[in-house]
Amino acid sequence: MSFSATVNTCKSETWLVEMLNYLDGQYRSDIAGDIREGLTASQKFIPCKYFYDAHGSKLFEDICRLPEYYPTRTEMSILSGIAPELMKTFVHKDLVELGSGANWKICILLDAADRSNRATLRYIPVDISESSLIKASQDLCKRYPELQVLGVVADFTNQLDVLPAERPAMFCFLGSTIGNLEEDESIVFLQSISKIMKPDDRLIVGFDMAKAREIIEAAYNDSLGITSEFNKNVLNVLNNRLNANFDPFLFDHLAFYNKDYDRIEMHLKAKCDISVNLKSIELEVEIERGETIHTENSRKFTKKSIEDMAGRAGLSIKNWYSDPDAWFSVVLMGSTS
Ligand code: AVJ
Repeated sequence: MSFSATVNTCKSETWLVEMLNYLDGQYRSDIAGDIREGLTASQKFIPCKYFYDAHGSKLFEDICRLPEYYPTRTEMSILSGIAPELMKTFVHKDLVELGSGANWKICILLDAADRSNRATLRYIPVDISESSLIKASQDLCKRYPELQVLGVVADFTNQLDVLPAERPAMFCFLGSTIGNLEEDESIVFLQSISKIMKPDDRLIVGFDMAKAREIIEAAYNDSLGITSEFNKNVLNVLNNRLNANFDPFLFDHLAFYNKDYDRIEMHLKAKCDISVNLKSIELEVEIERGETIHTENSRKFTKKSIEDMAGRAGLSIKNWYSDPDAWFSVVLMGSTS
């Protein structure tokens, strides 16, 4: 598949960020097909990548600060511990972050590299939200004026071939974003990373580990209701992008641990019978009271499930890092192909 790039140079004050956008056109037609497929299925669904418009990205950042949402702070504490070792000899390389969002985690790594090393690096954040990518890249340039940043607006699940490959690279796929993919999808995805990795390239992946149901369910049912707002916001995204007329208030937030699949499922549950019109794609949808729209899976992992996945994807595990409770794992991998 090939995509055309539009180059935007974003200049705010004196900070220049080079941006490549591979999403225009392609993405618009994707949303039409994805939503038609999802809302006409017997179990209705909306792919979770549509959570992340500007407001959704902001809400997700708020989630990361919630006391109940342990994954972010746990992963960050692990990263703080390993960053000096990871960055010590990391020079003249690309640091590629897939699904970059805000900069918190990459700053932990960049802070651990000293300024002279940092000046030799290029940071390549890849995200589908152009607005959050621009903002995050600009903030980063301010914080580290010596750092080169190349922002890539793309869907990393099927556009990895657009990434530059001249330099040695470390790919980061953090935050347990991998949990959004079904098992087979995650293997295909890891394979696609493994394929573009050169022998000395590395991949670090963050995994949220299986643990007591109460702890996991609390993380997706926070007492402030931010996760509920985040879940319902996907309907506003469809209203804006597809000229639809969802009323988010007519839905309840539902998040529960499905033990059979080792995953949290998020749904939006209709409080009454609802008719929705999605004008841009000429689609009418009837939703019955009590019916749900499945909006996200967030899989939880075990050491064994991670080892199996890595093996099937052509990746070898080089190092394994966890917090003392083993709630979260950061795994360093290399390609075996
Ligand atoms: C960004 C996919 C890792 O699954 O925990 C947070 C998204 N959804 N609260 C996750 C999310 C609800 C998050 N990931």
